[in-house]
Amino acid sequence: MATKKQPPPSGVARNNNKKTESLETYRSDATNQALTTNQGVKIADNQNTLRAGDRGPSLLEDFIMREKITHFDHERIPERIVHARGSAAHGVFKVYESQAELTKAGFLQDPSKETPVYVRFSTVQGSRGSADTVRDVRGFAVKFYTDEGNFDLVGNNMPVFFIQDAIKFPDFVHAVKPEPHNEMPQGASAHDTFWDFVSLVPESAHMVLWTMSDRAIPKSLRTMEGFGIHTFRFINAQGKGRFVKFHWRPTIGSASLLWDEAQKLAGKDSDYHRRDLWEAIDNGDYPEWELGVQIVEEEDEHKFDFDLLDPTKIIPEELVPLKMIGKLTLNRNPDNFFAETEQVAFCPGHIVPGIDFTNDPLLQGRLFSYTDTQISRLGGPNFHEIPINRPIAPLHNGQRDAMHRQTIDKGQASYEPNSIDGGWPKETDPAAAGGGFESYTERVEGSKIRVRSPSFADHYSQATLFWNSMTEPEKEHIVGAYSFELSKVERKNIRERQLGILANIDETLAARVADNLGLPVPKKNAGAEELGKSSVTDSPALSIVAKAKPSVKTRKVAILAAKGADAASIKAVKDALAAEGAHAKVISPTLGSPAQGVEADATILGMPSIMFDGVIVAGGKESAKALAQSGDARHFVLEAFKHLKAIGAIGDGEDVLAAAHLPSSEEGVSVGGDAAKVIKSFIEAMSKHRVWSRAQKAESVPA
Ligand code: HDE
Repeated sequence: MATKKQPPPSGVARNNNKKTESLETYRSDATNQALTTNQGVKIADNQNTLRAGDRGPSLLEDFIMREKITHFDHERIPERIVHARGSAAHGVFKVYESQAELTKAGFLQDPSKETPVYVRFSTVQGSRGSADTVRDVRGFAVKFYTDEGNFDLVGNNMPVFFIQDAIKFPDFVHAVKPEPHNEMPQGASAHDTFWDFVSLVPESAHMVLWTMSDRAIPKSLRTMEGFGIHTFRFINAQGKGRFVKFHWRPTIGSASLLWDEAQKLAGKDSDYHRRDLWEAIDNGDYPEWELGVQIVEEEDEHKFDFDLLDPTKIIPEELVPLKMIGKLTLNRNPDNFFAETEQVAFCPGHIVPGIDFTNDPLLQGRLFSYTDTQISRLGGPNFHEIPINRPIAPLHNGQRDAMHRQTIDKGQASYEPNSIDGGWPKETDPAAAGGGFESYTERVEGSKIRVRSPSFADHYSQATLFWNSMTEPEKEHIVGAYSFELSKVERKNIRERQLGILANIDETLAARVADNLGLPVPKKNAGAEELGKSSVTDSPALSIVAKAKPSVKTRKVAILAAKGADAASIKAVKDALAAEGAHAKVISPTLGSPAQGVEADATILGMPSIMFDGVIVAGGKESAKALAQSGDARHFVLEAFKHLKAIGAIGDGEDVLAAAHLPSSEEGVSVGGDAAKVIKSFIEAMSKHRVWSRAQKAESVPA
């Protein structure tokens, strides 16, 4: 593994904001401090239990040993039932210009104002220790510590969901989690219970297609888009309401892994995403996202061919464009994983004046679930007092006591109205500046009934839109993903039933997957098209490849070098990449120095090619000879070729490609004695992220 730069000690020369400063009260630094018990008693011997004689029994009297072990016994809290595996960071949000026209939310008014945030990314199915790169939806949860209280935008990296009604959530989660009899597989949907459920619940068709796409295996948490999914409301100071969908767009663009990379990374570095986020922030490559909104006027609520309240639908950007209103920057790693990332408690019901809910039946259920789950996960109703969850806005009310209460409330009256404490704390008029939260007035009329609105019935047309909007490589990956997952399903009737759903989305998709499964190609269900039709038939905004931004910023390059490598070629590569904001690591068969003044950062086995965006073989005869003879080195370049990465070889470095039988005339492969020229075309190839034109040829590469 690469030598690690130590993060700066807590609180010293790190990015601060109002929230991280407020955490100072709780941070503890043991430098130059004596070891003590939890009661502050200094400990003289932390090596030996108190015993009767040097070979005698331990004594119950030993309060030091008992306290230490009792605390240890209780170190774990229940992990989240979903989204257990997560990584998070501190940052800030700034609006570009006042959004007063749309909302009175205080944090969206003033472009000079920085609102502190804490953002947690997660996978859904796996447990806390599961691998980062599994095929899964990613959580994208943002806690804004606004001056008017906390606003939690608890979203995902896909804009739709599997189900339309909250009452189905436990069924869905039971189906996707490891199977109950043998707790397998971990962090994977490729098993019978998941496909049994989704093949019986056609409203999942659209979202399942997203999870079979490249979106479910992001290259990095930094290259993921984020979505609030549900339609929310904005309300301005005049009381005018509008519908709003929230989007996060990474400024470095989106990119995904290939399935083969994702699977290998799960074993070679199961913390791949967590490490990437941590290192990027540590290096000062602060991840950024723009906040985009799609606004729909109230009078337009029913003008679409789908229901705005249906969380299995997007609003195509061709119908309502995105308006970018601000930027989120993550600029500080947490000090303590448990205290911050594990204990942070999100809730879609944490909302501020100027934003409100809609009647989306999935959102309505979520408003109840999150507070309830924190009570069991974090041990009681005072989880808002845990430092990471405390708002920076002052809070006062009549809520008292309960487990782990920390606030020492003064005064006699814990009720309202009261005359004893002068009536305080008092309500605030919603019309006043900085006024109290007021729910948006909406007239609701109807029978008390358990029913799904007929406007939620079309389960296929937006899935078809998504499929049609993919580029050919993305389609290929989707076919591969369905084929892989369904091939792992043991029951043939489930595979056949899912193929029926695919036929309703697109018959070619169904035929391609059926072919791989050795099953007959099903026909589209006669009634499927009558359920609805999408007015938009192609949306380039849905494709990651189509809208990729050419850039090498923050990308990682391996410089392959063995003993006797040419130091000048290594330096030239490093300098050229640094100038473009990319990072290079020298990878060698062993640690040590492959060239004069050059230290290897990692070994070929410690940091395989799947951890890089491109590979350059350094010049130098002796180095090239050693690498050409090494199976691991040849595998390194072959694997990079298979994964459609940019490859370069300087001078004699070309011999390594030749030994691996890689033609140097291929697109995205640059060789030659002129280091500057090789690096230039290498950078150009890497800026496109992958060499898609190589896909077919790459299949025959045995790596
Ligand atoms: Fe969640 N979800 N969810 N969810 N969810 C949780 O809350 C739930 C849904 C999402 O980083 C839990 O604190 C229900 C949609 C994220 O801490 C739990 C329903 C979306 C996170 C819960 C949904 C999400 C959670 C588990 C259907 C995208 C991680 C631990 C009505 C918009 C937050 C916890 C973090 C976490 C319930 C559906 C996103 C059990 C009942 C839709 C990002 O309360």
